[in-house]
Amino acid sequence: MQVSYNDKIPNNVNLSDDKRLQRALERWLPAYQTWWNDLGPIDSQQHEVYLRTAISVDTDGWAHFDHVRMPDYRWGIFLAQPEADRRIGFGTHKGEPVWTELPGEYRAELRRLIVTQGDTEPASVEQQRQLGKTCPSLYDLRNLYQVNVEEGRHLWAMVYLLHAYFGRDGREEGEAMLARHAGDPDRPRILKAFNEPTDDWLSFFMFTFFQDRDGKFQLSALAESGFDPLSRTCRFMLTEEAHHMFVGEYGLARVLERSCALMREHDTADIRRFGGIDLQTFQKFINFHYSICLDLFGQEQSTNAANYYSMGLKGRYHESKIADDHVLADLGEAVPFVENGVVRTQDVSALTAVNERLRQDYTKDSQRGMNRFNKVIRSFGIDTELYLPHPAFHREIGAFADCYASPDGQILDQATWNKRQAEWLPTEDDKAYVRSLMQPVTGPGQMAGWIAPPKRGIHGKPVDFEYVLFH
Ligand code: BYC
Ligand code: FE
Ligand code: FE
Repeated sequence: MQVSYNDKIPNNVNLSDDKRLQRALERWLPAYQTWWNDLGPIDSQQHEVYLRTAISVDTDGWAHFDHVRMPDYRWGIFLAQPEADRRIGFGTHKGEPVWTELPGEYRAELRRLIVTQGDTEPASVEQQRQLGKTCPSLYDLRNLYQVNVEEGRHLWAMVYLLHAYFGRDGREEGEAMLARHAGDPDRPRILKAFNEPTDDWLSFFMFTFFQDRDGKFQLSALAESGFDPLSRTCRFMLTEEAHHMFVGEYGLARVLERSCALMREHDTADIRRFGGIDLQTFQKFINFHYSICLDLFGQEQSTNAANYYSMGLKGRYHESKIADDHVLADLGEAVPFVENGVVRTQDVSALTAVNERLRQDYTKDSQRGMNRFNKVIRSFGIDTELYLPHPAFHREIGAFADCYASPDGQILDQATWNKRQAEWLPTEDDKAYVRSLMQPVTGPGQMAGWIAPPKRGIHGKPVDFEYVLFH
């Protein structure tokens, strides 16, 4: 289905048939543009960027590639096609037809889920605002901007749902999305990881590897929703999410490739002298980003999550592929807890454990990425292995929030933690070193010294293509 680009707001939801909604969104548009100019990618107003824009929601051929002046990017509203006779797949409404209108009894819960999801999108753009000043190459700069415009579009997706289904409350939430800001002491973003600074490129690649992956899993759970407009929105967003995780994974793989080459060349692990990112620092960044992302899944046992599930609003990852009753009332699931300084597990109701289940699916997916990283390292004949820290490490939400733990899951007293945390988390020195590497490289085909060039360019273009034109 083609998207209408004649409208002020490109869309495939027949926006022009609903004048009230169209007017409301057209009023929100200038507020969005002001926000983009003030808090989006810094000094990018004049850049022309080789971007992909959605032109249809079909699986093949939804994207169009061209140089676009960033402020002229056409943010739009795209929902995946409705599935004929789609049924609610889980919870107490299992088997009933999906809701195409807002189920009034679940208004508050849906509003909360959509607001929490929506809030993360502009948050990430704000967090990444400064990165354009220190890009390692034009290829990477273009990828940053591609991710940023799509996160902006994800905000549009959630604001559309709020405006279309939640009336005045929804419009107020739409305004609030642009009033909270990442890291703002008075009006922070809702989830903690979306307030952390992301102002060096190692952090950016870690962010798109780990934090956008939370996006993949949360969006997959919401794509299962019985509220069909939410499901359809999330299904299309997931097609974009895949690219964000590619940017993270390939960015990190290229950093490793460069680091390993330097280690071989100079026969030492201490490659800072040669302008590389040593594997110990790399591991510390993994420890930080992975642990703050585990917090994004909520508590291991959650009545909120149980309610969302029973109500048919938020399912599990790939719900329909799981072989159980999809009601979960009588099933158990193991969740971790700490007892006398040891991590144990206990069986609890599977219904209250759906957050934990999603977190474990996330961990498996992240581990597959780690395995690919370790393959890169091994291909250089180096026997260091990167790993994901234990879920007890550096947590602020859930069963491990009140304890200290090492990356291998030993519960520690505070004094030991204080003494040793610099071995496990990036120190001020580590961060300053990484920041010192962040010098802009903007000639076509040129590459910063701490990262290997990509094997191929974007959409068939060569690596030395001018992905960003400065004016
Ligand atoms: N920070 O019952 P619980 C993305 C609160 S990323 C602060 O376990 P629940 C993207 C919680 O609100 C995907 N507070 O919570 C990526 C609750 O508060 P109340 C984003 C937290 O609701 C990169 C209390 O603690 N999407 O798209 O089961 C770039 C009890 O917790 C946190 C979503 O998250 C936290 N980390 O689970 C761009 C999907 N965790 O009720 C974009 C929508 C918990 O006591 N959100 N709390 O006042 C949800 O499904 C749920 O809100 C959560 C939390 C899974 C986040
Ligand atoms: Fe997103
Ligand atoms: Fe994303």
